[in-house]
Amino acid sequence: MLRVLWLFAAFDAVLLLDTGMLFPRESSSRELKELNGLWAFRADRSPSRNQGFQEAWYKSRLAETGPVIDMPVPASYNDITQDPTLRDFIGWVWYEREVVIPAHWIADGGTRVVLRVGSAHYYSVVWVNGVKVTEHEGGHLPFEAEIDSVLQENPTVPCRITIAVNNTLTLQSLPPGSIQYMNDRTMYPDGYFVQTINFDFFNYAGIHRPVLLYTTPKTYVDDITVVTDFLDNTGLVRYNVSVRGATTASVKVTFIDKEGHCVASSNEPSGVLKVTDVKLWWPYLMHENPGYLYSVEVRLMADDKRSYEDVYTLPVGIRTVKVTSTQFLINNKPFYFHGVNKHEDADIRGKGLDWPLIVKDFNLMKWLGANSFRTSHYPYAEEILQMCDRHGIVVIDECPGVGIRDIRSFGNASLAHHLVVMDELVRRDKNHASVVMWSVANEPAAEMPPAELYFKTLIKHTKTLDPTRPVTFISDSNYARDKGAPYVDVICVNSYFSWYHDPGHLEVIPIQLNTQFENWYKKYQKPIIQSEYGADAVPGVHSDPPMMFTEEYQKLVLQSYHNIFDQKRKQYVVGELIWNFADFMTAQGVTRVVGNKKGIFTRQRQPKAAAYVLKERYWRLANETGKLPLWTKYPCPL
Ligand code: GCB
Repeated sequence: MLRVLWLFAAFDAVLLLDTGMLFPRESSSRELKELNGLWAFRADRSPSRNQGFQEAWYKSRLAETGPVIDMPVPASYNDITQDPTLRDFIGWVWYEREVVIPAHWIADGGTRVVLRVGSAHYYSVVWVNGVKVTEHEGGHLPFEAEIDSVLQENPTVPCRITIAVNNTLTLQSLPPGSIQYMNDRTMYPDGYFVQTINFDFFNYAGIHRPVLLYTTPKTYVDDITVVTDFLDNTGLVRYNVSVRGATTASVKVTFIDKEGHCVASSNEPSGVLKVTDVKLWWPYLMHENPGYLYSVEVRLMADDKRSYEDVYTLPVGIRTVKVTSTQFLINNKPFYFHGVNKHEDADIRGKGLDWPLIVKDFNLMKWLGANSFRTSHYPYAEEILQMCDRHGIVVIDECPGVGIRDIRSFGNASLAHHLVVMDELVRRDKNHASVVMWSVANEPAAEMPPAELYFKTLIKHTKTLDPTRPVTFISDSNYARDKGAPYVDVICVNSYFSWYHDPGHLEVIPIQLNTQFENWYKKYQKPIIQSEYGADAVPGVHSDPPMMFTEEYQKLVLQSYHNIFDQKRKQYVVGELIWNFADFMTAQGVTRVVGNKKGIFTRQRQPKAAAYVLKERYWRLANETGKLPLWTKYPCPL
């Protein structure tokens, strides 16, 4: 009974989110039309970057107001052409595409047609047939608009979708940035400006994730929330279905196992389903059958009977997450993160969603024996989280709170936006079994006076949104910047000993790392994850004795860290995440050789020497702490 009460309490808080953002899925009541492929594109190169709005480019076909080029969607636009001014462009770019709408979507007036953008970086305005339907601030998260009323105004013409996207970052955006105007005419041409950022990845821009149209009946399932628990052999699934478009509606909720059998059902819009002989969701390498997913099918019929039935099916993994002062528990068993930090980043497509890359990365993570990753430094595509659910890869889900280093980015406007971003993130990702912790920021200048209140508010808000998951904030090793630590559940620390501090001196790693762990643990008595560590290695560059930037040096940095991890993981260290899974693009600068080279794989996903060190270690850790899948053979598969 206590369990059920806890579930209810947890759940009421989750309900603070009011509208849903369910992933679009086809069903007997829902159709999908993907708009991926080639769009017409033009960057607004006018000095004010405002010509497109002044001349209302959305009112007619983009090709009628100026030259256009082909632009693939999804993809960043930066690396698609040979033009360096487009790669480094700052301001509004315009995308346009025409689509034929199936007649039955508009004919009977009983269908909701929704336009959904998986993500566009950074600020977007969307028009359909010249009518503005929505705008959205922030990359990395989806937004949508109902467009059926616009379509009905002129059902015979093709539907023209125009999306203007602006990559300008401000002190209040997330991540923050600022524009610097260079006014010295002896040094810079008239009107010259640059974007300044405090984060270490290229500010790729454009439409990064799929754009699509989907339909629902006018009365529809707007959101589903599930919170799971278990007692002995019984799974407990507290659910809530929120309905829009009708004041009363009948709901049928069916819980289905992987084999398609109904294992529990209900006719209530909210309640607790009991699943006997539950199959829990387990992480990869912790159980021989990881990533077990049930599905919950929701069928909805508006009571007026004139509306159509709506059907939506959501995959659900049953698992719990808890934190003690020394452990991170999944299903009440200690879980040790042996994983990676990633980026959404690749040649040519930048941050554009790319299925071959996604599947390759999952194959590499499994090859490596990685059981987890952090979505450094922003929310990744939902498609990636779905893969994590299915493969049992555990996720620390991070918001784009990276590079908050200017005191002006700690004001009320910044905080208000940061809270909205957390709302959007939790609303989108709350039902993923793989997501076990929220990260509200990476290495902010938390020593600044307003930071403590800022992070206290942010962390408390996140816990109210979702009391079922721990919350963290990623600190750098500068101990003065620990102001968020009193409020988090797990301490995450990044450090680069023998790299940014004492460069070239591998011998200082053991003492400095030991001091780091002891300090943080003594002060906070919370479990610690080494959330970043690593060294750049330019692939193919070698030296013995090792020198910085060689593959040998990268290997030795990792090994020196591992020795200390092995001592501390017996005490309170609950994870290690290498920086980084793969090389990735950054802004140009004197410390970056065509991007950040701390990958253990190259940007083209080929292993450096360090990858083999990590592979050997991760499989050994898995063998000690988990249960290898039947198809593997220690030390490593393949
Ligand atoms: C960090 C940052 C990460 C950088 C990394 C580095 O602390 O969190 O974004 O890329 O260091 O390589 O400098």
